[in-house]
Amino acid sequence: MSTTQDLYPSRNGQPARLMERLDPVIYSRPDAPMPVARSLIESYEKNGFVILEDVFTPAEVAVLQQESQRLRDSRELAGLEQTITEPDSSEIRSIFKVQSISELYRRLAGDQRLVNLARYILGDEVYLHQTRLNYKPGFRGREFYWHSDFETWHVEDGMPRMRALSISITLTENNEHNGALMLVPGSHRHYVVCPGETPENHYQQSLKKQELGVPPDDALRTLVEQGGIVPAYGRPGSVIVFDCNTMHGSNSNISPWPRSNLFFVYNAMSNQVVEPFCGLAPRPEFIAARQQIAPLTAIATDFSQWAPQAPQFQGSQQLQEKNPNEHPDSAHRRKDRRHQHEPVSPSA
Ligand code: 6CS
Ligand code: FE
Repeated sequence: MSTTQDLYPSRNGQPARLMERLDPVIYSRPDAPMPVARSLIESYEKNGFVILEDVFTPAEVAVLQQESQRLRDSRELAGLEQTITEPDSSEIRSIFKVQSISELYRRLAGDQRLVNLARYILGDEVYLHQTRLNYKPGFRGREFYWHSDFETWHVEDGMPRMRALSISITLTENNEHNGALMLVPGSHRHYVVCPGETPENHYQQSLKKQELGVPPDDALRTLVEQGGIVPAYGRPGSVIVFDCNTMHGSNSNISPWPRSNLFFVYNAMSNQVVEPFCGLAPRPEFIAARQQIAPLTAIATDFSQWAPQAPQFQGSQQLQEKNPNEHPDSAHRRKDRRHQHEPVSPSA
């Protein structure tokens, strides 16, 4: 059990309840230069999320989509622990720690359009707490039940405070048919103390279908009556930025169209994880960074210029040893790969 005081207890035998958030939402000082329009920052602060359209150009999206397909088709990936299948089929649901298996996604996580925004909101240098590619395949892609990410990251990973956010990049259109993300405006201001107790190795079940760390119906009803539900529809290349404690979920996808989104979780360097508050062993590094923590350098890249590469899969052992924040150019040199391109000037 962590010796740090538990400001956000949950799943510890206490009855479920709503409590107020104890942390700021925007950490930068009001006079700090903003990476996006003030109205967008204000909307994020009020609602707990903001949707930015067309952050990536169609040509960039095409490259990002191609990579998602390549990973999905890669036979080696299917057997890795970081590849999570759907609860009732062998279809890929999520691939975690994508920066370890994709040079392109590693570079994307450090893109200045994303990192500068994360740094501004969190008022600190940032690192990647978790990354994943959620496929939500057509016909049989299952739901993600309502939850606050922070509740899990606090209880199971030992994230001390609400000073993290997710950036989701839409790789396919997200619409009313294919299980788009749904968010509850204003819910980030309340913490839901959840019932139950965390079993060992909970992630093996929860990443397929989460049943613990989910709010009771009356807490959800209260939050939704106060704030409503906003679906995050958007063209491919949109970006959904949401606070670590914003209540969210998504429906199953029985449409023929996959809903593929990349998720990068940025945490403040000052908010690094401690021992999990549930008192159990930490979850594996591929779900929550504990050892491989390094502040991100914001780099401007035009992803439409990214040259296709030979498959980069190198086996899980080597992947684990690779420094996730190593500069890409030195990574290329080290592996004696052909260099692809230099960063170009900012495009957004
Ligand atoms: O357990 C986790 O960390 C994850 N589970 C969900 C449903 N969302 C956030 C995170 O990927
Ligand atoms: Fe989530």
